[in-house]
Amino acid sequence: MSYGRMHRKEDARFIRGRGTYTDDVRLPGMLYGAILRSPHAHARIVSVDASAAEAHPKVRAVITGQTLAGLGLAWMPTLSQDIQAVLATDKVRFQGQEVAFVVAEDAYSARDALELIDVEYEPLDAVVDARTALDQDAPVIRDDLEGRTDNHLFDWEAGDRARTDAIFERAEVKVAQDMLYPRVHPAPLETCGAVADFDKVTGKLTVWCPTQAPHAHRTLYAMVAGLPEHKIRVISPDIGGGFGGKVGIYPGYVCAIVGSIVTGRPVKWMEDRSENLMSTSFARDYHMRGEIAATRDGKIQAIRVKVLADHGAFNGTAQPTKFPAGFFHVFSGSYDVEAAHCEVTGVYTNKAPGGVAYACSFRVTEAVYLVERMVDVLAAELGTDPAELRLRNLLRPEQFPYHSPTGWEYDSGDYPRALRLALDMAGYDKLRAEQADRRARGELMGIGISFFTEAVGAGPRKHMDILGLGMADGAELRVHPTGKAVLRVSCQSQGQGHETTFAQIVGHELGIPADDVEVVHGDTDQTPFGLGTYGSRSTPVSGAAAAIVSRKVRDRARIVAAAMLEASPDDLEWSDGTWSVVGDPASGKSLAEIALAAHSNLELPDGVEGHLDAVTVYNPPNLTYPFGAYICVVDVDPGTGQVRVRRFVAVDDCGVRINPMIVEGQIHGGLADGVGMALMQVMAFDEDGNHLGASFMDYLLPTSMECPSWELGETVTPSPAHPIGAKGVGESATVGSPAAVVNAVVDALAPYGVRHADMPLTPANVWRVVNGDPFRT
Ligand code: PCD
Repeated sequence: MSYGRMHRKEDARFIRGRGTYTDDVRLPGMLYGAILRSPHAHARIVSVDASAAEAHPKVRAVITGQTLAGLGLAWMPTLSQDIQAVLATDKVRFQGQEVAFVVAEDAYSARDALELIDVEYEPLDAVVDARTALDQDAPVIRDDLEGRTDNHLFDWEAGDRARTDAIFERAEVKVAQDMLYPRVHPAPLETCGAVADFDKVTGKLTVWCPTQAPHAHRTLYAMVAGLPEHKIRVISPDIGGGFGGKVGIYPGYVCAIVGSIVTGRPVKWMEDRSENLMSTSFARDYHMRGEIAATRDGKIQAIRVKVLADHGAFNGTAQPTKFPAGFFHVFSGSYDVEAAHCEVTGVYTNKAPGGVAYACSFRVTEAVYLVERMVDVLAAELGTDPAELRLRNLLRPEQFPYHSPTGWEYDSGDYPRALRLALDMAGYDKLRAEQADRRARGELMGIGISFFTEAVGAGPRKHMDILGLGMADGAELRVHPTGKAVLRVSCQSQGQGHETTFAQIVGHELGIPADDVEVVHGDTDQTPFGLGTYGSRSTPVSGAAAAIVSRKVRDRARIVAAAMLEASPDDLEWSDGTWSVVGDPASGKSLAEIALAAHSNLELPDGVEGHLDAVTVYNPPNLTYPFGAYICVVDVDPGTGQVRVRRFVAVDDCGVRINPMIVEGQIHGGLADGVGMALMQVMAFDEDGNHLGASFMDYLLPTSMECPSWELGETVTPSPAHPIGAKGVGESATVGSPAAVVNAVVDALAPYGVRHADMPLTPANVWRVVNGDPFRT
C-alpha cells in the first residue's frame, strides 16, 4: 500500500538548504581544531617542538603524540584488528599522517599555529609499490609491532585448491590476465569532521560526526577511552555522502574528543578537501591475476585468482572480522563453475590506511570486476560473443538457493531473464551490426557487458561482526494514540532517503500513510543498538527489523481490535489496512481507531499492556543477493584516446522495490561512480610516496557531461529470506558498472589486438594502448 514512487521526505529540508551537517553544529564557547600532517611518506620523528604554537595568543592547547602517549591514547584499534597511530610518536608512515593537533579560539588561528610547530624528521625510504613490499631489502614500515621484520600483513585463501588445480591441468582452454583495481577514494562532498563536547559536570561526552555507524562508534569510544558507554552520545546529523568512507574512526575524531576533555570546551575539527583525499580512507588497490579454465565450446569450469592487496600503513579496512579480504571470494560471480580458488596476500605500504568498502559490500566490487573482465578475455580467446558466452554459463533459476564453490548461498535469481532483457533494451544485434560497419570505416565503437551478483546485508551475526559486535539491528516502533507512528532505527542514512523508505515499510505493514510515520535515526541516545549503514545492509537488516516490529504492532492491534469488536482475535482478518471480522469488511478497525482504543478505558485482554508499541532485534538468516545485467556502448576517438559513453543500459534486480524512484536514484549515482572509476580516477603516488591526487583538479569526479542518459530496466526476484522480499541496492551499480565500461573500451580497441587495459582509461592511457604501449597502471 505504501510502497511506490514517493518524493523523499528529506527533500523538504535539503532543497531549502535546511539540512544540519556536522559543520553546521555551533556550540557556545566552541573551539576549533586543526591537524598538522606529515610531509613525508616515511620518516623517523626526531623531535616535535610545539612551544611557539602554544605561545600563540589564540591557541588553547597543542596535543602531540607524546601528550596522547601519556594518556594511553597515542594508538587506537582499527576495524581490522590492527592499531593505528592517532598522532605519530615514533615515525610517520604515510604522507598526510596526523602529527599534532592544535586547538584555538577560531579555525584560522588553529591553522596558523600549525606552522609554528617545529618537527624534525629523518626521512626513510618509502614502500610505494605493493609489488616490492615483500622484497628482502624493503624498509620495514610497522616496526612498532613487536617482532615485525617485513611488510607482510596476512595470507588468506578460499575455495578448493586441489580441485581447481586439477581442472586447470586437464582444461582444453586456459586464459590468464593480470589486472589492477586502482586505489580510488569515496570522495563524498562532505568531508569528515567532528564536534566533541565533554561535560565535566555530568561526565557526558557528546560527539557529532558524520558516521555511518553511530552505535559502533559509541561502543568503540567506550572501549578505547575507558569512558562509560551510557555517558557517551554519538549524534550523526545529516551526512553529505558516506560511500563507506565514514564507517571508521579517524584520528581527528579522537583528537577533537581529547581536545574537549583537555580544554573543558566543545571542540570542532573539520577536514578540508585535500586532507580528506590524502588521509581519510581509500578503497580497492588490488593487484589481481585471474585465470579461467574452460572447454573449447565455452563452458567455464574453474576460476583461480591471486591477489596482492595494498592496505597502506595501517590496516584500517572496514569489514567483518572473519574476512580479511572482505567478500572477495564471491569472485566466481554469476556463473556455474565446478571449482574456484583464491589466495589473497595483504601488505603494508607507505600510503594512507583504509581499504574501505567504497560503494561495495566488502570487496565485492573487485571480485565482480575481475570475473567480468576474465569472461571477456575468455570470449576473445574463443572468438565467442561475450553475451553468448555469459548466457551459456550463467546460473539457471532452478539452481537457487545456489551454493557457490567458495561457500556462499545465493538466495534467489533469474539471471538469463535479466541479461536477455538488457540485450533487448540495448538492441544488441543491431549494435553489433553497427559496430561492424563503423569498424570497416576505421571508427572505434565498443560494446561492453557485465553481469554481477552482490552479497549485501551483513549479515548473520554468527558469521559477521565488527570487532566482536555481531551484525544485527534493533528497531523500536511507537504508535501514538491518534495513530501516528515513530520508528527508531540504528542505521544512518547518508542521502539514501531512509526517512522516506523506512516510513513506507511501516506504512505498508500498518495500513497508514508513510507521511504518518516519523523515522528517528542518527542519535545513539534516541535509537536502539545496531551496526550501521554500509554494505547496502540497511534495507536487508534494519528494513527487515522495521517490517517485523510493525508486524508485532499489528499483532497487538489485532488483540485490541478483537476486544473492540467483541470477537476472538482468531476470527479477525487483516485487509485494506484494517482488522475486521472475517467476512464482514464493514466491521474493519483502522490502526488509528485501534490505537486510540488501546489508550482508552476499554477493557484490554491479556497480552496488551495499554499501548501498541513494540521493539525487535533482527539477525538476518543470510545475506541478500541482488544482481543485474549492464551494457555499455562507447565511442573512442583514435586520435586523442577520448572515450565517450554513448549509452548505458542497466537492468537491476533488488527484489521488491520499496520506493522505485529512490532505487533508480541509487542506480544513477552508482553508474556515475562506475564511469568515474573506469575512465578518470586513481589515487596516484610518485616514487617517494608523494600523493598526486589531493584535489578535485587531479582526482576527477564524473559530472553529467561524462554520463549518458541512463536506460534502466528491472526484474523482480524477491529474496525468500527477507520479510518483505527486498534486497539491498545502494551499491549495485558501482559494483556492476566499471567492468561494463572497461569491457566496452577494450572491445572498441580490439582491432589493435588489445585484450586488457587497466583503469582508469583516461585519454592518455587509451592513447598509449592504441599506440602499442602495453599500459599497466
Ligand atoms: N531501497 C528500496 N528498495 C529496495 C532496496 C533499497 O527502496 N529493494 C532503498 C532503501 O530503502 C534506501 C536505498 O534504496 O533508501 C538504499 O538501500 P540499501 O541498498 O539498503 O542501502 P543502504 O544500506 O540504505 O545504504 C548504503 C549504501 C552504501 S553502502 C553506499 S556505499 C552508498 C549507497 O548507500 N552510499 C550513498 N547510496 C548512497 N546514496 C547516497 N545518496 N549517499 C551515499 O553516501 Mo558503502 O559499504 O558505505 O561503501
